Amino acid sequence: METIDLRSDTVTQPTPAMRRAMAEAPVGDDVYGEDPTVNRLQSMAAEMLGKEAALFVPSGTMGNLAAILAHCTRGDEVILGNQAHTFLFEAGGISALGGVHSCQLPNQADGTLDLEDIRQAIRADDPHQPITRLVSLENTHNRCGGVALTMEYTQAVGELCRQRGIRLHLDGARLFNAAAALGVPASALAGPADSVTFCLSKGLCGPVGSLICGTQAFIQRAHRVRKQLGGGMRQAGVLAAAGIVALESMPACLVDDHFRARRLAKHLASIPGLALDPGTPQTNMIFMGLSNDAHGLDAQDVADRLLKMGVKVGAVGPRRFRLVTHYWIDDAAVDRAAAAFAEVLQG
Ligand code: TLP
Repeated sequence: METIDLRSDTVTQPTPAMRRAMAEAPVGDDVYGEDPTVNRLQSMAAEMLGKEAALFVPSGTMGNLAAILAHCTRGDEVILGNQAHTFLFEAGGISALGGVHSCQLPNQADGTLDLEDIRQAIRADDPHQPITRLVSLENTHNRCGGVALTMEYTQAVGELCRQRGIRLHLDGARLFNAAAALGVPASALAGPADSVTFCLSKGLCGPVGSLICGTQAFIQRAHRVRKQLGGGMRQAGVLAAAGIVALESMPACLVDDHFRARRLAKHLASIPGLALDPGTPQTNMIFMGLSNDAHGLDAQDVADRLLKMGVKVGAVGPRRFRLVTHYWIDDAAVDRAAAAFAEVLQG
């Protein structure tokens, strides 16, 4: 029995076409800038996001960290959401390694930061206060339900940042999911941001890696930070080759993941004991909780019982789950996962 892994889209394995490309990739020493496959991936990424340049990094976490450290110096402040991945799940790297102070604003249910909150949070020129250098947004927004931030909203934040002389970073780990959900090119969502990080190793099925995109001058600074963080890789073309296939072939598949998330949610909504969050799923993530009908069970009990039936799900709170669809979840897997939930909760 094959395991159905709905814990995250980070669990995706490379496709056969990616494995072939990895085996055949021309490589060189990327610390010398001599890996032709990495260079090609970086050019492709920059072009797709409408930016001057891009830098290949080992992870989304390093992408956000290197980008924020390239924008800010010690004591500078970044405005971000209190549900942001960078704030919650990146081990405090921006402050631990960069001395960057964070100003956390409440994320709204739709993943945005209120424009007025941002306006109020931008510091005056006062030696008692840190210098507001950067705003960081997340699209799609993971903890807010995988919701896509619109182009109009991102433009409004970009405009505010420009007026006040601060920079905008976008954690676009799943930017191509947002683009697929909104039916707009990723470049339109990236346009207002000075820098964008996106991941190959989530719904796009690449095995490893993320890209930071921005101006030539910014990418040069990020390049030095990547080296400081130990992220300079040598014959990384074997990884970049999979990334090229990911960018060529996977963005078009994401609508199917979103469709399957809706199909799975529809099944789950009919199971007594489960209470889906309003509006879920927005893209490829379903967030839900156990309702009062599920007596004496917590999310981990349910996850453990599902595991015995070959279904892996994420328990993200005592009574909460996150389920993520991806390329390796087909219609049959959706139906099997829903049937397993029904058996655990009703059986
Ligand atoms: N998110 C992971 C976990 O860390 C929660 C997941 O399973 O969703 N930005 C966003 C919005 C992310 O969701 C993630 C990964 C990252 C950055 C970090 O990417 P990696 O894991 O490549 O460092």
